[in-house]
Amino acid sequence: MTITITVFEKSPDRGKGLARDMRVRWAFEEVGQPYEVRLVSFGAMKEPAHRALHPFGQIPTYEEGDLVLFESGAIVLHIAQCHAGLLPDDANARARAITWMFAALNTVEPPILDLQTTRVLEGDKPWYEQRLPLVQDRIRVRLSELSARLGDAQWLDGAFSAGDLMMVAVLLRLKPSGMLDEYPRLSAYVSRGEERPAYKRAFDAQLAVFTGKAPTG
Ligand code: GTB
Repeated sequence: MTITITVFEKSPDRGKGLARDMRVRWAFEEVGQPYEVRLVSFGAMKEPAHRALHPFGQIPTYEEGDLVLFESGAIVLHIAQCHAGLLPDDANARARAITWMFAALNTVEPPILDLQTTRVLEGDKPWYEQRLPLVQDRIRVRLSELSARLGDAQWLDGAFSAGDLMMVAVLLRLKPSGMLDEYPRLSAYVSRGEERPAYKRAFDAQLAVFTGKAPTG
């Protein structure tokens, strides 16, 4: 059955792979599941047809027959549960990998999002210069803790898993800020993710949408 995801028609990141379809594309590539994309504009995202798929009028969504999903975390988890390769077979190791997915989305991503919101929406506020370092320090707390846990390991808990995929995808959003460079272990961890052939295929596919060279399905 064909799987279709929705992605930005023109991603505001100009194809840098920072929008949330990237993590879904990466998961598909890791497990070898072909997929199609439907491009949506900012306007179309807020129309009833798209809101029927995504109540908050966002991307990405996932459609497979009668099944419609939204939330990148839920979509990646679904892909990982339907295919071998992203979650360990051992029940406890599987639960830990899922824990890392939640940690990425629920503990590490919020302060990173806060930085982006601060920069994009609050740059003209009189308190911006005071707020910015507070937001950055909240990110540093999480990065220090994550770096300490990762230590010299390649991945967060044994072999590469959906937990690493999600954590790397979240950390990548910090790249433009340069903050990752303060944490060499995390920087190397993210680079390991980016070097995976599946990541590269996913990256190229989303970039091709931006440059207009993509077969969109
Ligand atoms: N929790 C949801 C999920 O994980 O799927 C969040 C989905 C979400 O925020 N989607 C964004 C969206 O549709 C795109 S990814 N926004 C349109 C809207 O809300 O109207 C967020 C994003 C946008 C731009 C950049 N960028 O330019 O770097 C990075 C990430």
